[in-house]
Amino acid sequence: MFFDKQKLIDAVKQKFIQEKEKPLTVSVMGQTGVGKSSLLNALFGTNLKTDDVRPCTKEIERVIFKGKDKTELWFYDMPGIGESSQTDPKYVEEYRKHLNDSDVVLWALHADSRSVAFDLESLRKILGENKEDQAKLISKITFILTKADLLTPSPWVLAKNDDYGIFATYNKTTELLVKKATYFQEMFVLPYADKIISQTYNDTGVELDEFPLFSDKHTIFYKGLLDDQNLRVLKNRFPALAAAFDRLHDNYQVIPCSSLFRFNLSQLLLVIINRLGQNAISRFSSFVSDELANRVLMSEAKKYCNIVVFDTVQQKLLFDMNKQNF
Ligand SMILES: Nc1nc2c(ncn2[C@@H]2O[C@H](COP(=O)(O)OP(=O)(O)OP(=O)(O)O)[C@@H](O)[C@H]2O)c(=O)[nH]1
Ligand SMILES: [Mg+2]
Repeated sequence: MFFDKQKLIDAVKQKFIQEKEKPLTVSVMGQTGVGKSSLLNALFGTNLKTDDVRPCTKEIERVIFKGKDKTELWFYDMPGIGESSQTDPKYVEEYRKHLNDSDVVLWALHADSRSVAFDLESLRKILGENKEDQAKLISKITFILTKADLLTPSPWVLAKNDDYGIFATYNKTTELLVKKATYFQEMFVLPYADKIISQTYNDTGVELDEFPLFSDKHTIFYKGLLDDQNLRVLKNRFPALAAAFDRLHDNYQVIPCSSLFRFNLSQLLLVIINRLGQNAISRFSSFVSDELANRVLMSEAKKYCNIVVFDTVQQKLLFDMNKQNF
């Protein structure tokens, strides 16, 4: 099994040096229509082309976010897997190369789908045969569930605050999202658990060396997938490191979100920034500003209600959320 602690610590140091010169990069990938371009538009107010019907993004597109001190964060919007202008075997190479060059990869999966075979096969092909490459690549990926707003076993709550609202789930929708996130984690992350090396910045000054946990002054590593149970155990043993353990755990949680409802976008941004490291936090903290990412204009939110009630006896519209005055 590939595992060389010193090599890993050296690689992180090297990245730390390179980071000062090179922009940090995040790539968004997944099947066509899963909502990659829409997600970047929701996060940055950009106008990347989207399409309701046909595969849309054909070439890799870049969105640049400027942080403090002129540093930049580059987001890459990828064509849907296998939908680029390249022919089939070539796309795998293209993706692999691109993902290798990225600091963080968001792999988007449709929240309202239970079909995993195509994405699993694509992931397997892109990770390739080389064990070292597999470990490096899988450790960069966070899986996200897009279009969570399409799940409606119980209604969504719109918490109003003046002109803005924040969408939240409750009851069955909350439970369903947790179950889905768990299922997708089982399908996509667990099979690679022994290859993952979760890492986060060390802001505690504490150094540990107790497999599967180890650290140097700057970074804390966890070899494998830090699950809920082990997270609790670690937090009890080393309370001072609780926040760092949360970050190690969150790196490989599957994150449900919705571009339309701006649901959970702040959590998504937080995981991205945490993964990029402490440098990124100071440079891009404005970007994570919690409530802002999730806020939706009430005038817009009202339009998302997709049921109107029409009385066929009176031939009259009884309820249309868009016409409500609040
Ligand atoms: N309900 C809902 N629809 C969404 C959401 N995000 C995207 N969509 C819709 O999904 C469709 C596809 O969105 P795109 O952003 O073009 O998807 P893509 O993954 O970039 O597609 P390709 O460029 O073809 O790979 C569009 O009709 C979007 O309006 C969302 O959060 N909720
Ligand atoms: Mg697109």
